[in-house]
Amino acid sequence: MKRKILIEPDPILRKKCEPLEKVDDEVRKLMKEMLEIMYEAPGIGLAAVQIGILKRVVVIDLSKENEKKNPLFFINPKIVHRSDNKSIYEEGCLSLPGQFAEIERPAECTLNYIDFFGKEKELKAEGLLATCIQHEVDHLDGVLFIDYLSKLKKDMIIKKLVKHKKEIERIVV
Ligand code: GNR
Ligand code: NI
Repeated sequence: MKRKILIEPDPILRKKCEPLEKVDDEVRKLMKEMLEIMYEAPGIGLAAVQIGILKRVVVIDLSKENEKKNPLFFINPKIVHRSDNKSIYEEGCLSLPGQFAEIERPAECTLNYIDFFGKEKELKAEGLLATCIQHEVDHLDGVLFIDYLSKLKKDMIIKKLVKHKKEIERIVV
């Protein structure tokens, strides 16, 4: 089954996702499907809610086009520490197509999560990975990077996305 990436404004993207109780083949199948959608997009991360599944599941792959793939799987990720020092990245989001903005976040974070095999793990991340993890965990709580912008900038982006969604609807129909 082909799943589509939801585009803001969409009330589903604003919902809080539920933790998973166990890691079974069904979850692993979902994560593999999410990876494929993410690679095809292409993007460096994807939260299940972006394809309409309200579960706390995230996939990330920061490998470059010419490098070996390096998929990372995070179930029930919880950020347990955020550094005081900040870093700024230009962020994009598959649910905000064509929109980019510089966002300041803690430069490092420590994460507890369950891996692909159902094992509890801890990871200390920095650089782009730390930013991407925070971006994805935000998705699980219904938060998008535009929420960190001024109301004016955020409203401008939402207006563009409404227009974009109308245009793609028109092409499909
Ligand atoms: O593809 C993506 N690129 C990106 C760039 C900077 C910070 C975060 C990201 S995540 C984004 C894919 C996405 O929307 N994940 O939810
Ligand atoms: Ni995103």
